[in-house]
Amino acid sequence: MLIRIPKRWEIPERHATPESAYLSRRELLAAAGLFGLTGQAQAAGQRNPKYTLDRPVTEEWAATGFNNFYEFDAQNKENVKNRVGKFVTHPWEFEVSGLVAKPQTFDLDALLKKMPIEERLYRFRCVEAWSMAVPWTGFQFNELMKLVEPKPEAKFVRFVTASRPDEMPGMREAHWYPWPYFEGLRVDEAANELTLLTTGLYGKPLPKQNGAPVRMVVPWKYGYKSIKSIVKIEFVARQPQTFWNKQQPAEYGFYSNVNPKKPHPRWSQAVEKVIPTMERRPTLPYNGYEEFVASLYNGREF
Ligand SMILES: Nc1nc2c(c(=O)[nH]1)N[C@H]1C(S)=C(S)[C@@H](COP(=O)(O)O)O[C@H]1N2
Ligand SMILES: [Mo]
Repeated sequence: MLIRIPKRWEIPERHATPESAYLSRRELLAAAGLFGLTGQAQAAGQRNPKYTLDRPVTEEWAATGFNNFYEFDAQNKENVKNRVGKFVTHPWEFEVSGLVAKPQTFDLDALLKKMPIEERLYRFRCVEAWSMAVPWTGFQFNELMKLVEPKPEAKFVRFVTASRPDEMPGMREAHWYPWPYFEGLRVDEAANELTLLTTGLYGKPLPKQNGAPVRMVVPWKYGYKSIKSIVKIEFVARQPQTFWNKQQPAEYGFYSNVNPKKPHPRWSQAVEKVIPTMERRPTLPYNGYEEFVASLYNGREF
């Protein structure tokens, strides 16, 4: 076959508004009766209208073409997508262990069949002062907590990314980092309604460069808290160490809530640049999610 007619959703994003581009694909999938089937489950899901944006949705090519994922490329954000080819993301298992009544290993396909999948539009803010706003598909992390039943002694959650140097060229190049990537949250932060375990982006399965097949999204914190390609989740009693805090404790705190008044040593956090235009916008406290999360901190700043 030499002639290939592009499908509706393959029209380059610049020729359509981003929202209409992915909505049309969702509508197509719905019309074709594909919602709810295995494989599509991780991508589909009705949009939850409670979470609205104050800005346009980022064009898909930008959100999937400009990435921080140091396991693949620690130098060039635009090259991450070109280096993920060898990364095997299916089938995928992750372990939930530590201070829980029901420790277990989940097969992602099986888990997704029983979780309440939805789509949410969230702002996403990197500490390097760029931001995007995208539709994630996933479920609240607290739904996973119900399945494993954390014990009262569990005060923090620790997350670990896959470690596959053969598939992740950045791990071999940037060998001085304390791989694998690891992160942490306080249990009540993890249980907040905003905290999502996500498996889709723009109504499709999560692209590898965005953390396939399963990543955290913690929208009121700087992007590095939203750990990608998770293989292990552990409930613990003590505040865990995090990858960036271990590297540069003066620059990356454990809490890392978005705070325009607290400059990072290398980047003022007062304004952000919206990808891909790099238009400047004032940064909002807690990335605009104050009403959902300020009570977690009792007026104290982290
Ligand atoms: N495992 C892992 N997770 C990670 C990173 C990483 O390098 N490795 N980078 C973090 C940073 S700094 C940001 S800003 C976001 C970027 O997510 P995105 O590429 O989907 O925009 O992922 C975070 N999660
Ligand atoms: Mo980041």
